[in-house]
Amino acid sequence: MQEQTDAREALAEEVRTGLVKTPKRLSSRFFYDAEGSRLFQEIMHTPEYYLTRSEYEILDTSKDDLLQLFAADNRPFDLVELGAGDGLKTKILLSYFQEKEANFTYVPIDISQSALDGLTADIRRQWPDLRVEPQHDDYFNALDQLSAGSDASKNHPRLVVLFLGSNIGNFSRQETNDFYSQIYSRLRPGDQVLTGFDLQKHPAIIHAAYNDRQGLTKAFNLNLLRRINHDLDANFDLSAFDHYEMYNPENGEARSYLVSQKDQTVVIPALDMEVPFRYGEVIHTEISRKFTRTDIEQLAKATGFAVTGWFTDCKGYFVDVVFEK
Ligand code: AVI
Repeated sequence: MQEQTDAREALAEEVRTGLVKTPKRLSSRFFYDAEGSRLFQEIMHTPEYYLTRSEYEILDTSKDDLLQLFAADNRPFDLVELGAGDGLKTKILLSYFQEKEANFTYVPIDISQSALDGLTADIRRQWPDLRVEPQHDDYFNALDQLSAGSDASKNHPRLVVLFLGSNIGNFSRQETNDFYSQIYSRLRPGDQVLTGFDLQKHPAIIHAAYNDRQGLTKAFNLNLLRRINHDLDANFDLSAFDHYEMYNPENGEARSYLVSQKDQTVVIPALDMEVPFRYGEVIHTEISRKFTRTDIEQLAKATGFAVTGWFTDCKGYFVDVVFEK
């Protein structure tokens, strides 16, 4: 209940500040209510959205190499997953690590208690012997706790942080650097981070991934307006807005917009706001960054990490990279 109130408050603040900006802006962080999460699951199965399949292939073909890195020197490790979601891809690793009798604990971290409960119950059903220690918290608080806990004993497990699924692509450049610096400051030498980065490729392939023919990405983007109607009692007419995606191959940024299809004014009584839109005016809702190898190597260097593992799919579309402190 508190979780819901906090989420509503955060959305209210985003709408209050984002819809008076020029250009208007709402963060993709607010896409993921129950319906948004369901739509994202569907997007992952569309033929155009190659990211999930590419990463699935990587984890499957590289699981043994990853285990060698994570369990180097026979140290036990904590597999700490940031924003675990339904853990579908992570289960490839969990299953293999269990089969190999690796000495590890799975620590999914999520701010959604219901997502964590579902995932934990599911894992306990599938692998009753696997040690799972879910943490309902903000990523950095949870990492603070884990690294503080490890100070107490000399034989602390290595922390292996997972940040999969190109979630990093939804951060701005500055946020990306800050994120790795923050993680770095919480790790000890020898700890690792495994990140899924979507790579730059033919622009048409990227453009299509955010413009699927079934219109699921459009529904996903428009769902943000439905959520604002529902949570803040607004009167967005969803049929008067369209989805527009733009990929810029010069900087690797895919951007999603909602476009007003006419002159209109939206009323949000809960915030005492009236928001005018011109025909053709946009709300910028998401950035999905695509990386080059150089970008990733520079990111590691700038934040203090060494790149110790590089795993791509057979098409070279996506990469899972190990950074080590
Ligand atoms: C969650 N995130 C990595 C997805 C992406 O590719 O940026 C969200 C998404 N947006 C549109 N389609 C999928």
